[in-house]
Amino acid sequence: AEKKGRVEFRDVTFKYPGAEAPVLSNISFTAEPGKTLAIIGSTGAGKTTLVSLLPRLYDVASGDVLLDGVPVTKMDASEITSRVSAVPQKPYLFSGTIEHNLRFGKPEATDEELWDALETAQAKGFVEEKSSGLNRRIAQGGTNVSGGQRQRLSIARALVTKPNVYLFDDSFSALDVATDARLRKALKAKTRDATVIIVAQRVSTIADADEILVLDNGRIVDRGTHDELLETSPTYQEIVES
Ligand code: TTP
Ligand code: MG
Repeated sequence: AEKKGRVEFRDVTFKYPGAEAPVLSNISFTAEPGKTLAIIGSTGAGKTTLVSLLPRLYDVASGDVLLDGVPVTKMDASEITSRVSAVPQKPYLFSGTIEHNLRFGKPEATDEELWDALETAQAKGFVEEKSSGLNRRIAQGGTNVSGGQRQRLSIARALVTKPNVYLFDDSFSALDVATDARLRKALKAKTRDATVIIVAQRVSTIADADEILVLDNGRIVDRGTHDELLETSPTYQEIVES
């Protein structure tokens, strides 16, 4: 059977409600199952806006966002959420136990699946360190958990749902470089059939992606692999040197 989770943006333009100028213009790309697509660009370039169009937090002004050939505007919310897991730039945790937080997208998940996701997300040790384990309580807003742990729990939550498409919006930024590398290696092994889209600020996080889109001021200004962009993209070179 053909793998599921092909994402295609066709000439997408987007404006926030009430805004004059588009935040995204003429965005076209394809992300394939089994591959990692990365998006990099300076702050305000439109990365978060771009990834919010797939789960339909907003709808495009013109153009199409397609999932396996079907425009997402023709799919209902439950179908999209069962197939696409987005880890937001500001991950949210609910007041409740770690278990509640992890089961959010898939209530029927087994404990084994939860631990497996925690292991991949490099959060197993953190959950094991207290005897309450999965029953440990998270305060409202996740304030009793560090930023990096919040990111990792949020990544684990996405893994539990086993979607066709993962969107990681700057999800590795609060992690030290070694943990970031370990997490992405484990992630790669666990998401072989899925489409992975990673937004990042740090080049080391995306250097091994199959394709990198360089976003600047709402447009894709360059695209290619890390090595290709090092040769061809002044914008990418600037990010590497920063
Ligand atoms: P973002 O899409 O948030 O830019 P970014 O994700 O690339 O930036 P960062 O690296 O800091 O996360 O914003 C693009 C533009 O859209 C920016 O001018 C702010 C504007 N914007 C809104 O007007 N409303 C919104 O809800 C958001 C998220 C952004
Ligand atoms: Mg952002």
